Amino acid sequence: MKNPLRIGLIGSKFMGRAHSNAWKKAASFFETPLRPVLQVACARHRHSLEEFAAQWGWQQTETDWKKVVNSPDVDVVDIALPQQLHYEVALAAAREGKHIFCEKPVAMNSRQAEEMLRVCEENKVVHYLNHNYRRTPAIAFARRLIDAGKLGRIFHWRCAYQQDWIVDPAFPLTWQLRAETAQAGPQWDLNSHAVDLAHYLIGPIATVSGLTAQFVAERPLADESSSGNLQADALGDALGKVTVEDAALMMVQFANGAVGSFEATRFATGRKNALTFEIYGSKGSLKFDLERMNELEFYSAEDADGCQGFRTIQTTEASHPYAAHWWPPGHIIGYEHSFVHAAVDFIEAVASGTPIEPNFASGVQILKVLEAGLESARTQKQIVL
Ligand code: SOE
Repeated sequence: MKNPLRIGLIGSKFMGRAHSNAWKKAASFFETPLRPVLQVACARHRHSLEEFAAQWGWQQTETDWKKVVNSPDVDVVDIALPQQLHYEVALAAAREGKHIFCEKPVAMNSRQAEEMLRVCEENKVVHYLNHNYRRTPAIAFARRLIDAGKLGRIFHWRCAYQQDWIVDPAFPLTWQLRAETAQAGPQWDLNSHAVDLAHYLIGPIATVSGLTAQFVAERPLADESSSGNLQADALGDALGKVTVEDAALMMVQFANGAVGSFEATRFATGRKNALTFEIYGSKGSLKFDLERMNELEFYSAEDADGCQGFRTIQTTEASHPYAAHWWPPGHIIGYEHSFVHAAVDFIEAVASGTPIEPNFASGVQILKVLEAGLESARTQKQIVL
């Protein structure tokens, strides 16, 4: 019997479900060095928490997150909460010597993230920031191709992250649309993923020019108790001010000389969760689309003359990252699998005592870029990082 790794999950909504599923699947599909145990789940509302815990198989429940963080029965604190709460919970967890698996975006601002990093380092705990898309086989394979030099010198990064869940002005003013609870809109929620991928695939960003837009200024107040899975009920007719941007764009220069663009919006009507990127290099190019996430398009200028063209690689072969642990070639995987891969890599990091990326240090770098984007949008000046 493997040693257990006892997880304390805080949060029971969209990400609470995604993380529960990941902990449950990790040791069944992968040979993890430790066996994750769903020890305790924590959320504010007792009734819905009990239902959630029973559904996912959490052994205990708790409505006070401090008791989870202090519990001697917990080895890992899994923070599946809105960003407003990451800082306080992460600091307390690290001070109790708990390893941390934390949802993105890392925090409300880079100062908080820096302190989260410092306290984790002081207490020698493993800290992981869940930008899960890095761990889709196609994106991990894109990184392999880049590392193998198949793209040559990289010139261009072009990324769009498009959703449409708030196009309707009657969509209520949920926590994601208020600066005091979310800090920013798609710049934090969506461009944080995009910048993480750019850092992973291209490298550090040196300069940023930003532009933001707000399309709907007021919305009906939200009944937060009904919110989840990107939907919520309105409380009544009363309106409140939207205090974050609805769309955020950036143009950047990377330290290696490449240039790039980012477009993040919740107003791309018809686009549900469309994360696409293109990379152009001297020897080849790549294109990825999350809504076709098993595929990676690859163009090689080294192919024989007359045979060149974008090919579509199904990243389901046993030789592709993570793929051998799932199904035979061509039997595709989905969104939730990237969370399982994150859980597996995290368990390995804890077992071996080695760092995992992205982590709170990555989070600091990501937020510095995002903050520069908003500052540039406000001042209409390019920001040098
Ligand atoms: C909502 O915009 C959201 O759920 C993000 O918060 C996630 O990180 C992203 O993966 C999907 O969209």
